[in-house]
Amino acid sequence: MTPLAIRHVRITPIAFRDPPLLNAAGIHEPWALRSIIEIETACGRVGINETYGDLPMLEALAKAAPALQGLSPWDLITMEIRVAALVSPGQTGSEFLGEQISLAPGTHVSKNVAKVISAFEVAMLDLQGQLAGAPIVDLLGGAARDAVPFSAYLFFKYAEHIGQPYAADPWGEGLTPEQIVAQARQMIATYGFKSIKLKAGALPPEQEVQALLALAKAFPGAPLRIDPNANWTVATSLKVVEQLRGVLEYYEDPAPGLEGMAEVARQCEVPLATNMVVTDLKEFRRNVEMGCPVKIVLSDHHYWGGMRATQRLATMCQTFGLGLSMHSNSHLGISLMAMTHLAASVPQLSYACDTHFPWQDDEVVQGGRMSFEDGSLRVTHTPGLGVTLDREALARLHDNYLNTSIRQRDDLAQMRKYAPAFTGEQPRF
Ligand code: GKR
Ligand code: MG
Repeated sequence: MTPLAIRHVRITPIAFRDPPLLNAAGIHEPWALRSIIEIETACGRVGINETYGDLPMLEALAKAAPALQGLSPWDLITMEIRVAALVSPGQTGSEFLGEQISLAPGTHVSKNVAKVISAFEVAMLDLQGQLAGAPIVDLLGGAARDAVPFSAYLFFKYAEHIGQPYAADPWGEGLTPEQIVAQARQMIATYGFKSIKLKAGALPPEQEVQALLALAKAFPGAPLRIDPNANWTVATSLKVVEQLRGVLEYYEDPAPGLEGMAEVARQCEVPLATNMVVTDLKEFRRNVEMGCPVKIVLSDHHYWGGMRATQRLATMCQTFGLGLSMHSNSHLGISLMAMTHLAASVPQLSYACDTHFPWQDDEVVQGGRMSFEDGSLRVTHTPGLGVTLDREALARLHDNYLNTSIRQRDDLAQMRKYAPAFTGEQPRF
């Protein structure tokens, strides 16, 4: 084995505190799952990454790990070919699974190959960066911007989890328009975000509209988005967008399926964005064939097949005149830094990206929580990803994982603890 050959892959599942955030599928459980990837060369160099930590993903990662044995960190293409051969692609499909919507992309087997490739690719790029003495953004072609803007991602929420297993989060209840404005003020004061996204599809639409109108009044001129995760019928989607006339920057996943989105698009001027119906190339092609009802693709390198695949997606979006931004799920600093390097390398990415970062208070990288300046995160210039694992924190978060029985995110089951009759049937409103 040459000194640079990959000798070992370590996958450590972790769990971290997550507030009781409401969404179309139900409510977040008290612990969010991720996994930390470490790829080690024969000479002891380690490249790191963060990805989903749900059981199906851990199984896919374990199945694919032998693909890296003896491989050079530079050999991304061979890694991709080997992973595709080892991991079952599962059935194809999007986040709309029959009657219910799953908002946990970490559990979608249809994306196994893309997710595993992404998980390994970023850690291998981290190794490449260390070897070349270059930040990942330079390996991706260089930075189109020095800092990446993110948006204030607001959620309706309860003050506490049912059977709250640790001290309640500092955000308090977020159910009324006043509470949502207060949440926004607190988040913007801390991070400096300029754009605001409201997660919707949880409360009756009239209440959600009132909250968005209150935000528009409290933050005049701030770009605003609303995302009910397809929990509204076409009729409700059209009624809501009419009530929000002149307020929205884009309208994210109002109605189910590409057909539902197309019906909304025919009768509304606000551009539609998605992280639910254009989630792979097959769906991208269908959107184009249908005349592009979706105008903005919310990409996510964790399930789009990695950083380079997302750059290719950016080129395709440019070809078809589509906008591009970034989706997120509950995550920690390694993912945030990977998103930042990638977003910096994509000139076409013209909206502030989503991040769940403010909702987390745990961290797994040395130096702890990252600091934003005016709502943006600076791209690091040190080799690779620019973050290092905090081994004590990793051990603590792994202990959390061992101590919780959660093995797959299930917002619906969690909501049934509060409301046993909750069916999760979609679209609910
Ligand atoms: O964290 O509840 C959540 C979100 O609803 C997440 O699961 C979505 O995937 O943030 C995502 C989105 O924009 O749809
Ligand atoms: Mg969304």
